[in-house]
Amino acid sequence: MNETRRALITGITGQDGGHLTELLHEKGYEVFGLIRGQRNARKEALEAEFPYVNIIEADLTDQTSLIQAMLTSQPHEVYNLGAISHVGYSFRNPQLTADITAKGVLNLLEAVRVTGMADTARVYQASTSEMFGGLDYNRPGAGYNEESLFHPRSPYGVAKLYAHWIARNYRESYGMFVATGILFNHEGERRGLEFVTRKITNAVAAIHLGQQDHVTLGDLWPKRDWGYAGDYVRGMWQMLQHDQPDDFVLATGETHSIEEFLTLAFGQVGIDDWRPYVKQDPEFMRPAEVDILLGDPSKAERVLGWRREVDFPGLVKRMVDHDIALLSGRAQPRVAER
Ligand code: NAP
Ligand code: G4F
Repeated sequence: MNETRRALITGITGQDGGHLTELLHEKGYEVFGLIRGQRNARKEALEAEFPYVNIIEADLTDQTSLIQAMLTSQPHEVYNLGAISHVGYSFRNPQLTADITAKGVLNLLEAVRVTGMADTARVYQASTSEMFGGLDYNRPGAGYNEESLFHPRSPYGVAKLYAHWIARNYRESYGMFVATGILFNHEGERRGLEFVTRKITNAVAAIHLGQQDHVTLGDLWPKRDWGYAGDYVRGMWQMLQHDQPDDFVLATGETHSIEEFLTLAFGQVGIDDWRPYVKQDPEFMRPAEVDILLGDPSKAERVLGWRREVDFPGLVKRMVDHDIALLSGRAQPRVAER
């Protein structure tokens, strides 16, 4: 009889952690999830939404706790999703971002190595399109791919670049199976309210229901390659089933401005002109901005057979519908939304 596959997820309380937990459980995995803090406010919600998850207390900044997590879970697959992931926050907390988002990855890789599990545990590292920086220096007009140059524009992007290279270094130095997914923005019902898409869909729902009269944002001209998180966690899993560790871009190959997102989101509730409902405040602008992100996922499509299923209008619609249901009391918030 085949042994049950075991997966350890850091960042299980986040957006991608929720989607991935669901996917791995459906596939029959025993799922272990890392929770940090002495009284994590999301723990109860995690236990309620995913009662089958084995919770392990650990922190990416605490090497001993990571070693213990490896010994407890004996994983076949480790998904490192834990990070300070908000770009604006990283400007205000650069050291913390370096400790968690950069050095935390080294701590985790070392935990895999020193416990002697490098031969059996495959590792996924959550890399990001923020490493490119959006200036499109070397592939004008085309999407960024796995060979494009990096030019991060935030403490978050810089920390993720260290994480990306230390992951590749452990692959090359120790022969470890460490795959990196260079993922472009992915959103959905589980997206945190601090990110622009969810902030907008939540406000659209509140305005539609008469609970709010406007939303305050930062710059509206930046463009992003926005996909659906449920599609992207499938790609993470596919990367760890591949016969060798590699780097893969996941993206939609389309880019849209925040203004376009606003038009579609307000359009869902019959509002054609969003301008009277949107204010701007420098508080939500960044010292350096990533102007445009556009990804080229052709390698993942060719090698892994990965395909995204949700398109841009479909993404906006499902987020607005979910927020209307949530604010009308017809749905419960998931762990990552808390
Ligand atoms: P998210 O919703 O912000 O979740 C981040 C997770 O990291 C949370 O579970 C958080 O736990 C955990 N975490 C923070 N500090 C930690 C620490 N010191 N030790 C252990 N865990 C810690 O992020 P996401 O959108 O799901 O993204 C998942 C990963 O993909 C992140 O690494 C992100 O940088 C990367 N990424 C995301 C996107 C995207 O568009 N979503 C694109 C490219 C790459 P708490 O609940 O305790 O705070
Ligand atoms: O939603 P955002 O905060 O996402 P951002 O900065 O693109 O980062 C996300 O995607 C990355 C992948 O490329 C991930 F690695 C990262 O972890 C995260 O998930 O901002 C998107 C755009 C930016 O240009 C920002 O300046 O929206 C602009 N924006 C305008 N007003 C705002 C706001 N962003 C936020 N969060 N809040 C605003 O009020």
